[in-house]
Amino acid sequence: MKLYDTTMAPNARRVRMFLAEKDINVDCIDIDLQKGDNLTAEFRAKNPFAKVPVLELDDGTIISESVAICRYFEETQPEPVLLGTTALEKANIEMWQRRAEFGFLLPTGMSFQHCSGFFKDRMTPNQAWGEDCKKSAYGYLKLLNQHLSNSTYLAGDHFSIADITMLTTLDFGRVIDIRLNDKHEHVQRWYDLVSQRPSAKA
Ligand SMILES: N[C@@H](CCC(=O)N[C@@H](CS)C(=O)NCC(=O)O)C(=O)O
Repeated sequence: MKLYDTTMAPNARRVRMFLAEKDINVDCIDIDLQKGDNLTAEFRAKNPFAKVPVLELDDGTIISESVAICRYFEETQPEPVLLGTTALEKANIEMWQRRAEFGFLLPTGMSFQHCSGFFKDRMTPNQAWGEDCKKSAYGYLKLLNQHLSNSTYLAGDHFSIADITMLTTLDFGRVIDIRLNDKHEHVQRWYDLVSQRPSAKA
């Protein structure tokens, strides 16, 4: 089994952290996004969308999309549970996971792409849109701060994939100066808790 992966990329890191939680070792193959390793015909044959991460099973089967890869490992090795056990837990985790993705990962990623010019060889950066996305990301942090005043983890009393998505995106956000400040005391409490997990080193 191989994981095509990029150290700095938040989507790749969330899969690595998920694997670390489950103590699963997979060989990682580094894909240099800035050099365009993901744009080659060879890589596109694995993932036509030209994005990391990509999991290749021993029989050559390909799974891309971070959450689909995590789902595969949750099913093949359920413990520790990261996607929920009961119907209600699963729904609650998915709710917070989708909120973290659409409310924070997406605007943070767009802000990075449009403000940094990192991918200017393959897209036209729009600084104003990037700044707007940064405001949206801060809007999400405000809502999350209210939620975490009353909840240990994103989806309640148990650590889950939703926390992984949020933590890895928050760490990545520093690259474009999206940071917690003194208005985010509850997010900071949660951040201090989850970033101490050994898997956060992944
Ligand atoms: N929805 C996909 C998003 C994957 C994605 O956007 N990956 C980024 C790195 S975080 C990438 O490969 N970007 C390369 C590019 O846009 O050229 C997932 O969850 O895996």
